[in-house]
Amino acid sequence: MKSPKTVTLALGSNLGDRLGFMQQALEKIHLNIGWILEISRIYETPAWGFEGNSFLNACISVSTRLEAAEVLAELLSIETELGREREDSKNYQNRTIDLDILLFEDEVTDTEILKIPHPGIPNRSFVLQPLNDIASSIKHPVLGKRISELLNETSDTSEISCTSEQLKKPSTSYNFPGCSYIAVEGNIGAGKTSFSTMISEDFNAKLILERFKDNPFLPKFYENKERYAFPLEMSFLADRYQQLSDDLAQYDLFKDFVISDYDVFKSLIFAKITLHEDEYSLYHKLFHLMYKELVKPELYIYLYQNTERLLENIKKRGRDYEQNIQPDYLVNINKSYLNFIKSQSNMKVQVIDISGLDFVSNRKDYLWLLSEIDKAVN
Ligand code: PH2
Ligand code: MG
Ligand code: MG
Repeated sequence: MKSPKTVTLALGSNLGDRLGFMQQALEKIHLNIGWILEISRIYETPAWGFEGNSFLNACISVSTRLEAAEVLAELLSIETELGREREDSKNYQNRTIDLDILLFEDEVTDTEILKIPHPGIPNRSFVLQPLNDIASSIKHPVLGKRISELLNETSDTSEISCTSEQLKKPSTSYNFPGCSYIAVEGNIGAGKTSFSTMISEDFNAKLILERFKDNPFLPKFYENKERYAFPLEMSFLADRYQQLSDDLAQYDLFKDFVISDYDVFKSLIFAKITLHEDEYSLYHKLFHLMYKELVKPELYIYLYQNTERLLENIKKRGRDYEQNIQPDYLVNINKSYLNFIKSQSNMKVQVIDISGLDFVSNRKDYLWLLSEIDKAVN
């Protein structure tokens, strides 16, 4: 899973309901590309390079997990959806909407179909003026000059005027997350870590990730369950207890909430499956001594994924020691989780079926998941 990057886009329209097309483009960019961070003012500009109607132009910055080429493909399909028609002609034409990539962090790309930074930036006031609203101090990765300098130096003398219209940020209709500590749970390979990482990046949350890599008993356990189940469950419990009591006690002033990719109760859920009865009853005692000391999540999310997709995900991430996990082990774990969830009356729990979704590569699925969580919280 990729971390988000900032892409800067130019919007232009000189045909039909210009402002309406630009606003619709913003909505579609939000749904398909990423979070809109900043929006410039809207400028009225004469057609540059051809005889045509005057334009409205603006620039926005967007936080996206797509690659530049994927952003380009999305922009082209949004243009088409908004009625853009391209004639086979070398000349510029009037258009309902034009969406161009100006900058993609400091990436430099020069291919037939994609040139980043956009080569037109330094000699087009209709780009520089709005771009200066949102990125004046950003350095052009090739020319090495700030956008404000490029605007001062441009030889384009077109008459650009600022309008009083304003583009609106697409409404996310929800007020995410509305609580201070969320635990994301789910079976092995459900996508707990991906989901909580994405949320922490997008919503300024402190992220607590399980340190399974440091557990020396885990690979051994998958080799010999009888022998290693007890030390495995014990070391997981000790580690989770320590991490949660440390990390939840340290309040991070610069973060808005905490999200973790596990809840400590999973220790008991797994122990019930992997331990013998007498071992389990010893474990159970110890668990409850520790459990009562810990801060409980305000919201417990269980990502339900079907066994087939879990196995696919386990295969995809390729941890050697997980490759022999059997379907009925996963079925068992899921059952135990659901039993635990049923018995919870004090905690806000939400089970979300993600078996038809791919929230990592499909932004619409991701947004749907967020709106489901919002329903549970608010
Ligand atoms: N886009 C062009 C060509 N000319 N002129 C103005 N004023 N605004 C534009 O967005 C514009 C243009 C090619 O994309
Ligand atoms: Mg253009
Ligand atoms: Mg274009």
